[in-house]
Amino acid sequence: MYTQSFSVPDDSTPKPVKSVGSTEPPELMAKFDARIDADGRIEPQDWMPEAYRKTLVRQISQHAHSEIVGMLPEGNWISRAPSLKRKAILIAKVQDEGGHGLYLYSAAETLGTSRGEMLDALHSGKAKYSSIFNYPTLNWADVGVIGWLVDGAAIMNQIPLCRCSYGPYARAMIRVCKEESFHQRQGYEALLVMMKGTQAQRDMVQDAVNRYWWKCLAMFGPPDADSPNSAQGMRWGIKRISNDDLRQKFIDATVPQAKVLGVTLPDPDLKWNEERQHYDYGQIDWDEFWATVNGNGPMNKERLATRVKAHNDGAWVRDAALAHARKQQQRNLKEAA
Ligand code: FAQ
Repeated sequence: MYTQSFSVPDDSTPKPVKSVGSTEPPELMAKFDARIDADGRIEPQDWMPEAYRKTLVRQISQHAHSEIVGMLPEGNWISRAPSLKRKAILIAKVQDEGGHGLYLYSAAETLGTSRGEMLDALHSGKAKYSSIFNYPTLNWADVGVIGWLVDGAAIMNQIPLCRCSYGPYARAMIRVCKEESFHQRQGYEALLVMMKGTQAQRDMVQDAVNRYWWKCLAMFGPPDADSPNSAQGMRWGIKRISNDDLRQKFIDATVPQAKVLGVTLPDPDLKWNEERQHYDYGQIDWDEFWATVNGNGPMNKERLATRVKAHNDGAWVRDAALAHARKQQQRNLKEAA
């Protein structure tokens, strides 16, 4: 399926950065531009323009929030998994997503924003996280579909991020993509098993695909023409492939997988276009997407409330860890004296 070696041609030669209207020191800016133009990496200790730093904090923190809010829809099914094997797999997967959040918060912290600030922004509803996690998981097939389609879309978006110009983000993404690739396969395998089961199980899979397909296409973000951050993100080598191009790659890769699985993708306009050598597809409901992104999706309020409760319930763990670290430090100081 999708692996680390998944080769995606892209517009990876970053276009020269134009510092039009920039108030940054021209010499430092020129050095930064030259490194981006040469497809080099920017590291935390390097000088960088404030706008680059801000864009990265925005994108990486949103990404981190998506990983930890993304634990909730599947987490709901841990206690209801149909077998011990599926329960063990699901626990491991949800835990991996928490780990991805941690790598990403750490990468964002290297840019000078604390984890506390990022979490405050999430918990107060100021920060965004992926639209896809604001939909309910109604049955067990939803868990398989999240693995197949949601993780599949996430990998498609994230593999180019392994070559992002900001070193800590790019390095974090390498491990994230390896784990997401495994998640995607486990979801597909769980669905294959259900499709070989009873008619009721096949119907559940089809129902889950019908509910999730369009939401997964929207995960890639608004059409390129309506994407305010894309041009700059691509010029800086943060984004390597545009929202629409990634969406198309995802559709082209997924249609044959749906055929093998034996499900129908709920789009009457989905047809191979010989001339374009791509699948044509129907209209995404962008009004629904924006309503969800802006806090009015079916599960936004519940997801945020659950997240805030988990954070508050975990306060004693953070306090205990800090107290332990303080004691350890004092002990080390005493021993050194
Ligand atoms: N949901 O100008 P653009 C996962 C916002 S991880 C919500 O195109 P950009 C793992 C966007 O932030 C999934 N908001 O923005 C998993 C911007 O708002 P702002 C997350 C969205 O940054 C699997 C505005 O719209 N992955 O699933 C969405 O150039 C299973 C205009 O958009 C990442 O975050 C959306 N779908 O491109 C976990 C990957 N799309 O900030 C558990 C990294 C757009 O100006 C279970 N992020 N917006 O207020 C990216 O690649 C990019 O940030 C995009 C958006 C492509 C998401």
